[in-house]
Amino acid sequence: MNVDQLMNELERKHPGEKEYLQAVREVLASVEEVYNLNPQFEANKIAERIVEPDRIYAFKVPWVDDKGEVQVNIGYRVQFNNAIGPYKGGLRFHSSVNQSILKFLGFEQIFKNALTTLPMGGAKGGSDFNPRGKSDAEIMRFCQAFMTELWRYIGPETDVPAGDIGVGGREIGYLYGMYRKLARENTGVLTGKGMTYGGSLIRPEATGFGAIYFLEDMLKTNGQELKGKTVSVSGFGNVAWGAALKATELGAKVVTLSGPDGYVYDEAGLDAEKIDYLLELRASNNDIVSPYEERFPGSKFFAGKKPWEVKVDIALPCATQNELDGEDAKKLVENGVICVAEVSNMGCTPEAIDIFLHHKVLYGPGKAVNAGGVATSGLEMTQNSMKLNWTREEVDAKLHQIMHSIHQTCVQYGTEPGGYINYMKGANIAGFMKVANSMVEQGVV
Ligand code: 2IT
Repeated sequence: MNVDQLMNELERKHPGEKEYLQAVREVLASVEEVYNLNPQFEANKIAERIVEPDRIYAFKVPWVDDKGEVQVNIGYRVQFNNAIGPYKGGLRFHSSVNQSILKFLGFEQIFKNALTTLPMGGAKGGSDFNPRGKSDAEIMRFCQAFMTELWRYIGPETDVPAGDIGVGGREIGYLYGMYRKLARENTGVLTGKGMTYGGSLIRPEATGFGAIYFLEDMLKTNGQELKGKTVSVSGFGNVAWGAALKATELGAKVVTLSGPDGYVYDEAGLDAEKIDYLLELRASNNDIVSPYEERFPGSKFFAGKKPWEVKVDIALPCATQNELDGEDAKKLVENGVICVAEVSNMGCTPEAIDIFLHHKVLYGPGKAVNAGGVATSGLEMTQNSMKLNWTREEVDAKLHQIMHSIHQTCVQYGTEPGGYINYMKGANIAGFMKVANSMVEQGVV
C-alpha cells in the first residue's frame, strides 16, 4: 500500500468529504508499515476495501412541527464494515450532520469496536435535524418519522444503533417505541435503552467512566496518578458529565466546561451539585453553557472561547470532532499539560496530534479512550440476548476490565523504541489487524 496514492484516489472519488478523508489518512498512515509486512493484505486489497462503507442509506424525514408547519430533514445510516459482528454505532442528530461526518464516524467505529474485544462491526447514522429549542412533542414526532424509514435496515443481529450527540435516553425511547411497533418484536435492537425496557445499568455513564479508567492506566503506566490533578473538560453533554463525575470521584479537579457559546472556568472545581446541574442544563435544550456562571458564583464565562487556554495537567476534549487544533495544542504544551485524552471522536486535528507526539505528551485517541460507551452497548446486547440483567457492579467491573485490555493492547502495539507510548499508532494497528485478518479469512465479499 502507498498511502498518498490511495488518498489521491479517494479524494478524487469523494471530493470535499474532509472529515472522512482525515480519519482514513490517519489510520492508513499508522498501519502502512505493518500492512506492507503482511502480503496477504495487499493480495486481498484490504486497504481499498476497508475504506469504503458496505452501503449508505440516505432518506427523507418529513415531519410536522408544533406550529403545524411541515419540516424536511435527511436521515442516514452508514453500514461500514461487519466482518467481526453486526453493524454497531450511534445516531447523531445535529445541524452539522452530513455524509462526510457520518462516514468518518462509521470508519472510526470499525476499529474502536474491534478494540473492545466484543463482536461488533462499525456503523453510524443520524440526521441534520437540530434538536436545539425543539419541544418534547417535536422530538418525538421526528424520532418516529426517522424510524419509519430506518427500521427496515436494522435488526438485533444485523445493525444495532445507539445514541451520539443529540440522541440520549429520551430519543432512544421514542425511536425504540416506533421500531417495536413496526417490527412487532422486542429484541433490543437499539442500545442506550431505558431500564424499564431492556437497558443496561452504567450505559449512561459508560463513555465518561471508561475514558477515566483508560486515563488512569495511561497515567499509572507513566508514573503519574489522577488524584490532585487539574483537568479541563469541553462540552457539557452526556460524555462530559460521565467524565467529570468519575474524575471528580477519583480526586481530580475539573475546572472547565464548554458549549457552542464559550467556556466556563470554575477555579474551585466541580462537585456533585455542579455535575448534577449539567443534566438540568442539557434538559433545557438550549445548547448553551453560559447560565452556569450565574448559577455558581465564583465561576466565570468566556464567550466565544475554547477551554484549552486554561493551564491544566490534563485536557479532556468531550464535545465534538476537531475541537482542539494546532494553536490550542501549542497553548496546552506551553502550559505544561501532561496528558490529552480524546473522549470525543477525533477531537484533535492532525496538527494538534503532531504537536502532542512531538512533545511526548501522553495522547490518547478517541477510538481507544471513548470505547467504553460502545463496549457497554455490547454488554447491553449480551444481556438482551440472555434475557437477564446484570447489576451495576457487574457491568462496571466488565467495563473496567475492557478498558484495561484496550490500554494493554495500545501499549503492546504502540510502544516506541525509546519507551514513549504512541497510543494513536497502537490503537490503529491493533484495531486494524483484527478486522483485516478477519476479512482475509472470510474471502472477498
Ligand atoms: O461514538 C460512539 O462510540 C457512540 N456514540 C456509541 C455507539 C454505541 O453503539 O453505543
